[in-house]
Amino acid sequence: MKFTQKPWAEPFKIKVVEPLKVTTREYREQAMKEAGYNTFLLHSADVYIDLLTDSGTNAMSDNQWAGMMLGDEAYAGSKNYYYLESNVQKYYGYKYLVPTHQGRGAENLLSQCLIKKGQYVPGNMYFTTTRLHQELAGGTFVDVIIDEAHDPQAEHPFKGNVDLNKFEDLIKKVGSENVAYITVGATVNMAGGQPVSMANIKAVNELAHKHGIKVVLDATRAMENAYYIQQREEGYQNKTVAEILKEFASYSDAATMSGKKDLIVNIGGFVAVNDWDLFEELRNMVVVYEGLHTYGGISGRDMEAMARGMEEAVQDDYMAYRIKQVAYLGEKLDAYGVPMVKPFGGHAIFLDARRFYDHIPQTQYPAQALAADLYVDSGVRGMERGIVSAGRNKETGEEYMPKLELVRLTIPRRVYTQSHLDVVAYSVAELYEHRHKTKGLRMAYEPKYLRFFQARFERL
Ligand code: PM9
Repeated sequence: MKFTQKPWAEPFKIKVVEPLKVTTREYREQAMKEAGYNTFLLHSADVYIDLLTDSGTNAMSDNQWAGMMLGDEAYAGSKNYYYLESNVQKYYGYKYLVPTHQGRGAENLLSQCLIKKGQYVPGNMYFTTTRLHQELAGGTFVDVIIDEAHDPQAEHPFKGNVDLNKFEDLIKKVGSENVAYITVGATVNMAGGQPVSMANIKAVNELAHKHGIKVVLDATRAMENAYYIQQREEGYQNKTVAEILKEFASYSDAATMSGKKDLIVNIGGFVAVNDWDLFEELRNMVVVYEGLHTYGGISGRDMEAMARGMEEAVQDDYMAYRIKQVAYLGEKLDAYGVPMVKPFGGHAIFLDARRFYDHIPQTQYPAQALAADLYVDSGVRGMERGIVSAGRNKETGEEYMPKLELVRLTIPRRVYTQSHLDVVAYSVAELYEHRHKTKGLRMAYEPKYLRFFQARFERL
């Protein structure tokens, strides 16, 4: 076999391994049925390759584990907090830090501090927990992402961009005093891990500030976003991921962060801001919901691991591996003609269930069915990102019918090898070949909030 391109490999070697359980098809059929056709309700011990999420499922380095032993578990003023604070200042540039147990803890605090009842919160596509916290604080989310983001086949290099016209129209319609702030997610999870360009966030910042509106960055995967800017945007080829990240964050006033993604840890998050008054409010609020402002619901050792993970994740060679590994799975599936969101995203490959199962109407949950079928076929666990995740309109109670009906195959960081991804690609390709055999689902139990986590289904 001749190489068609120079090979790349993981920039680490394996020191500790975790055995995987291989099960039979009959076993998995039973397990899936018992889990109500919801991959969130499976026991992880029954999963062979777990691509449910990249959230908290990452492999920490020896350096991070060593840092765990240096946890200063003092109730107040832990030295790990000050180290994390200095790294947030160094890599993101925000002045003030409030740690939280994870991203949604940060979203809760920020939404409560910044949203007045009845205000609107524009953003570049909804994220499940973000929108819910905005709604619980009395706000209404408005999608201002570019149209291409809703089309799985539109090959835009920065499909996560905010549509400035949509944003400006909203300001004109409701008045700037009724816009709480704008959220820029980078990369955009629900659009398929799509990046936002530097030019776009800069323009968003200018427009927002002209109207006295704050820009809040969802920095959960902003390091991955920085890599895409380096690869795709004019003028950034010779800049490091670290330099790009800092410039990107400089066009925002605050950030919410789930450290469980970019920062390669199992738990942790934060909210970071530049404004002292807002910091004061957040510090007041964090003691109610999370813990003292110098630990925010996590331990000293978790803050240490997050600070060290930040240093590792921002390295160019690590980030190149990260993004290329995801693309490796996408390219394999492309060879079989499997319908996917293109371009491939930063943290996951998103199967386009609407085209994959074109015989199943959206009301019969094709993506939910596909995620269940994939598990039964090979023990690979993915996640639905379509009508079930979208939930219901808070005013009308109607189900949202999102254009994107996807199954996310999310790649945890530093966990799986290319061979694991070959197994995944084989199984998806097999399912695609026999796609017309399957049937849709009926929802048998629907929880009130974030229904995708705990809903149960029956096969039609
Ligand atoms: N994301 C994910 O799997 C975990 C929960 S939803 C299944 O993608 C963004 C862009 C996220 C995110 C979580 C959060 C919330 C905020 N913004 O999970 O609370 O992708 O740490 O973060 C998940 P936490």
